[in-house]
Amino acid sequence: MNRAGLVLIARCLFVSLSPAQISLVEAFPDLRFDLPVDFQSPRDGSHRLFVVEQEGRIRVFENHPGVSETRLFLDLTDSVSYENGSELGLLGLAFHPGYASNGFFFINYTAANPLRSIIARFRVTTDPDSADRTSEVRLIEIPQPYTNHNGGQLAFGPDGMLYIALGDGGNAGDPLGNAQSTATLLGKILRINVDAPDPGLAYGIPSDNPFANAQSGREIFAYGLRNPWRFSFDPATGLLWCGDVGQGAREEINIIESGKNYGWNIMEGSICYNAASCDQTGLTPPVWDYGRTIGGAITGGYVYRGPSVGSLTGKYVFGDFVSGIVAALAFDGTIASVEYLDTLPRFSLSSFGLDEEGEVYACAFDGVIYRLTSPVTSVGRQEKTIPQGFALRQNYPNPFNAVTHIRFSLPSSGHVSFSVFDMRGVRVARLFEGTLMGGSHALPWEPENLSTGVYVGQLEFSAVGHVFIQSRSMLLLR
Ligand SMILES: [Ca+2]
Repeated sequence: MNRAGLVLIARCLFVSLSPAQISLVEAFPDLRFDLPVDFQSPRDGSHRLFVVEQEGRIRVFENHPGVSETRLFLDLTDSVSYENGSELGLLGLAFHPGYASNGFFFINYTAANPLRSIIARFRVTTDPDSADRTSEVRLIEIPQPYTNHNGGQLAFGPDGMLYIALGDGGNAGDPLGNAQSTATLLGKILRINVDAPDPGLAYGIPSDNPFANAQSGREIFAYGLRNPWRFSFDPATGLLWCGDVGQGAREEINIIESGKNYGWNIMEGSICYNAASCDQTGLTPPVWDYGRTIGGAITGGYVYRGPSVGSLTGKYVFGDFVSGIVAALAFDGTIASVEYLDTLPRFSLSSFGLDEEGEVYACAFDGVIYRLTSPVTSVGRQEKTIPQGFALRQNYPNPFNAVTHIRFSLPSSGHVSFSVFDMRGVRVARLFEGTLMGGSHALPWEPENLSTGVYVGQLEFSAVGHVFIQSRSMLLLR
């Protein structure tokens, strides 16, 4: 096939991956979870997945659609305070960036007597599927005046710091004014250094925190948040994306930056909440907000950098707990637009997560873990009879710098072409063209003169008069 033909097919592939074809499917049909609220990968090369159950359990299992068993990694139900239907519980899990060597992970949970949020560190045992229940080191304990709005997310940023989400303390309307007060940690996103404790503390205050030299609130990274239910870092841009649950009118998405005030409870999303004193000076508006015709409680997600739904690359996938919608936000720094992908049952979509390859999953209170999928991953004259044994696997490592390896398998001998395109559909490399035998193959790719970005590798295989094509996205990080 000539060059023009390949580019034409590449364009067709992008067109065929239209939003209407993206859906959520059960990722692990034989598994069910009790109130799953977080989904995390340790990124330790094991390809295991960890699901947090709100009552206080963490379960671990193999990342395989046929997986039928989980193991109980940690049971903290005797320490966690949870009441049926409440926002209390074990709410967040983050693995240390050096987990593969140090075994540290961090959790965010609520405990009673007195009611408080606890940020704690634990360690794995010599059994990689079992945590040491006695290894707890409590880093921060924050009094909770009411049972709702506890935030719960934990995530390490690209700077190696641990970021922590806390809601405004609860009730309704933030009656204590916590979100606008930098004297309390409620209604904030915090940023701490877990690797270099300050004297008298179990953690360090990064010297570039916005209030690092203040009398209080030295852990604060950003404020003016009501109940930040799920934030995440985009590994390609480093941006911190956050869904902040609204009061009675607006759900909002923010890009969180150091020292900024995101408005609550002066504003609720883009509208005034306390209209009598709606001074918006110094407030950062949301990138996107929506009202009650769309949903009633946002569930923040992730910027899509996964391998299987190329048309979502670079878009922020989020959803809504009340309405069940799942959507993708495109934002170029100025203009935002949203496409709606699918809908889960109402009052079920509790959280999103990533696996080791960056694929996006959704946790739901029907007990199911869903994953995003697009049915069109192959095109060609015989697209409905893709032969067994034809598979383009995810490149490894990914993301990568310098060199990566592309692996694929062929059902028989035939003509093979492998090219790499940038996101505009322009071919930037042709790694192979010729005849190969059936079986497994690998191609190294060491791109020169290419910058950070998402590239699409496309495998074309011709045999007995048919052409089969499969594509995967790859992330180059310089
Ligand atoms: Ca806001």
